[in-house]
Amino acid sequence: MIELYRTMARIRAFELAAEVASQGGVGVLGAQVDERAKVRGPLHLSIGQEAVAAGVCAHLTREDLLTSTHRGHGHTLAKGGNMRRMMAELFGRADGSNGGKGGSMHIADFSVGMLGANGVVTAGLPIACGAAQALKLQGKPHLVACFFGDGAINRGPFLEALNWAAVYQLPVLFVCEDNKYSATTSTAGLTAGPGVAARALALGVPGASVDGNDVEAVHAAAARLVGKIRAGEGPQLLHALTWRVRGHVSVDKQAYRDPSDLQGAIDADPLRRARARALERGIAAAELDAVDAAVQAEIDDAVAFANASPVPDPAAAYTDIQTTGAGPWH
Ligand SMILES: Cc1ncc(C[n+]2csc(CCOP(=O)(O)OP(=O)(O)O)c2C)c(N)n1
Ligand SMILES: [Mg+2]
Repeated sequence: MIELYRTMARIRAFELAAEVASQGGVGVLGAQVDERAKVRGPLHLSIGQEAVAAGVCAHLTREDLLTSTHRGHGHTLAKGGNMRRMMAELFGRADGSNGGKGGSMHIADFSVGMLGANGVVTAGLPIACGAAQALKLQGKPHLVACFFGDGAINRGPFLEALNWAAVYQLPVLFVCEDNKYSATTSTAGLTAGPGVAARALALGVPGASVDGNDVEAVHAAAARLVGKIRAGEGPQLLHALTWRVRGHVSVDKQAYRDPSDLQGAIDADPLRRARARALERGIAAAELDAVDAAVQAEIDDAVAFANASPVPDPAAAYTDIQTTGAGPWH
């Protein structure tokens, strides 16, 4: 329980710090960017959704793989991604996970099996299948956890990926983080039929639905599904119902959202629920406070690290990309 709480607290604190550092950093539709902003561009925050990442990734080994979304800080931290380097990446600094050239939506950390955040909705699903097929061909016992949003199920690659995973019985845990919104639109109005679990079942991918703000429930459901995948039973789907607290991006004021819906999201705070549950279990408040203090120290350190890191050398602009232009095809 304490470890789950710690993972969630780390994600929350990381994103709150990133949010502060991004104030004034989004120049939308010609708006002026504040030159003092440390983080430029939109940030998709998973505040309120931390229990899904924490409960699922607790079952992953370092060798298991992960694909993520545009809202991927939590998945990456829960998989063991280096917090200092992630913060430096958001700051656009040379010590960032991607040398400061990717930013929030391109964070990848192969050293912990994190194959990449992805700004293209649904793009992570076929990548997860490819990675799982590689694991299978190589005879490796690992699996791929594939996170995606409720909006992703209305794009074609969802069908292709689940079909492929079922045909080849690939070791993929598909995790639908259902926060009920696709950007600024309620997903219900865009989605025909009974939803993601029924669609998956129709493609031969069984699974479970869970209260995604109850970290113990997510942990238990993921344990069952991961156990099935490791036992060779093929792909599984976890449908986690959760709430998005912040706007789609950090500058989104959510004017389209019913105030009671937003209040529901705040009331369902998974961290507060986990804390209450931990106290019920007899864990001392002081122990949880100590976790909070340690997490804050880690965040302060990560922000200081990011601030101290230099901006990337312009000469490095063409390194770490697919081609330097010097290949035989030029
Ligand atoms: C292929 C594609 N279409 C549209 C977009 C613009 N877009 C970015 S996020 C998003 C909504 C995604 O909703 P969901 O999958 O539920 O994820 P959430 O933002 O709720 O985490 C959209 C439409 C995109 N990035 N990629
Ligand atoms: Mg969504």
